[in-house]
Amino acid sequence: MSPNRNWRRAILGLGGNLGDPRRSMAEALRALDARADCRVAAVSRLYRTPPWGKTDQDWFFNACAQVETTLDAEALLAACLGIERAMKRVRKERWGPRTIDIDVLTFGDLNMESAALTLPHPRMTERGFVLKPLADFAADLTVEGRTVGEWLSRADVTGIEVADENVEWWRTQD
Ligand code: PH2
Ligand code: MG
Ligand code: MG
Repeated sequence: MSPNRNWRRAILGLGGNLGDPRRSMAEALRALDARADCRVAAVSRLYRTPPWGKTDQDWFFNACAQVETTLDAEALLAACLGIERAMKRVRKERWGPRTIDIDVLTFGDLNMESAALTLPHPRMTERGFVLKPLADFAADLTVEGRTVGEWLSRADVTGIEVADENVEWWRTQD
């Protein structure tokens, strides 16, 4: 890996509520970290969160991660979607439901809108399950004119709880 390559900072949101999402999220982060063009620089604590939007489903596990990468935003998204595809299916079921969602939330201070990707993620500033983990390592990051901490203070965080205090949870999960 060339030291002169341009490393950029991206933030990912991870979540899941089917199968073993905690394990899938840990594997996903380790898979990204293992790539020569990505390194996982910070990970939040692991959270349990009530379902947002469609509420008649199981609670989620959620976390956020900061990644340094030489990929561009769309290539990073493609890498995340590739990992999702690899983990999405519960093996027992032919059409098994997905166990993991990996969203690119921010990519440096890039503002973009394409068919594949809108940055910053359009709903990240209103979702407690994104903001609460994100504030673990990026409370001062400015997104859409306010810091993550400010957005968090306006967000509904009812029911959100820490499932693992150890920010190394993703390395040790088997
Ligand atoms: N993801 C969704 C919809 N609702 N709710 C929680 N708590 N966590 C999520 O990750 C989540 C959700 C669609 O991506
Ligand atoms: Mg999502
Ligand atoms: Mg997604």
